[in-house]
Amino acid sequence: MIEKIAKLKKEKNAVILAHFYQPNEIQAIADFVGDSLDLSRKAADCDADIIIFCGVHFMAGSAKILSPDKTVMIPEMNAGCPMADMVTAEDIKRLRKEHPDAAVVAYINSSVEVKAECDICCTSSNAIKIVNSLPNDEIIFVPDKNLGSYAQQFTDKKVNLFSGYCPVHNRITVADIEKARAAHPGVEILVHPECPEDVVAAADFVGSTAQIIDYSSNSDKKEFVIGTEYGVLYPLEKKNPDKKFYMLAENFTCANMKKTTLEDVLECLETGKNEIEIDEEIRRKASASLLRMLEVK
Ligand code: CIZ
Ligand code: SF4
Repeated sequence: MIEKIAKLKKEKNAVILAHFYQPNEIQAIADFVGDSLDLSRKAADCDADIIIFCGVHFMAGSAKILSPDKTVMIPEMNAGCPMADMVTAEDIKRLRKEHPDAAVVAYINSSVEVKAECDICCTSSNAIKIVNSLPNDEIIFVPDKNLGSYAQQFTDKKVNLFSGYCPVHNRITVADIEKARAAHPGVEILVHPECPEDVVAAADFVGSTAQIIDYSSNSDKKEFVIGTEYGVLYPLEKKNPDKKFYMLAENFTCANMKKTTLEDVLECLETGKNEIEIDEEIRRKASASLLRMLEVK
């Protein structure tokens, strides 16, 4: 199957992009592995005709928003992100009425419609920078209450939080941190800002997947406790064969991210199934929010 995928990929000038949370065998066959932001940039910059985006729906959507002329496919159409589904464009319109002077920042984990309705997007890597780049003193941050409250700690602006959360990261507790400290004394605990506020406060380092990978790869330390989806162990161990990584909690796994199979990747290449299509007017508005984010240095 891997050989067939490689052969068809060449024939069709296709590229396979995979997120750090994808199953190991998918990361292994990908041309690029990264976070949603990096992968969208790769999608826009590469000269492939076809992009097979191995991730969840909003990520393939972001790639299509930034590369409308390319064919973007997702191996499993039902690989959604529950957090992205927690906020709608209607919610933003309502919040704008309640906070007329506020700018709306939408986490990249959101639908195309929400991206079209917000003022600017952000990722877990740049949320603080994006919030602080805005002229407004007040912000509406959707959908992730945890990333929003993390950003609030690094700005004088008032950040109005929404009620969304990642079901995978939000169930981590301070008890998990205490257990990990007892099991691995002296070992640094690195967590994702989608974790609850008290977990973030109790950790040693907070960062996106790419930041957690950079931090532990550049550190002299040899052991780390990892507080994000366990797919990230694949790039961590590949880059750092001499280091040991322990998961902060058991079953720290996103079922949607694990829906991608080699069979489905092959089927995309063979049949062209699951192409992402976006209404052009909405795409243009969503693209403006993503491009505004990319312009913030
Ligand atoms: O931006 C991404 O890819 C997500 C969802 C998480 C991260 O920290 O990279
Ligand atoms: Fe969505 Fe959480 Fe899965 Fe990321 S880990 S795709 S935020 S449900």
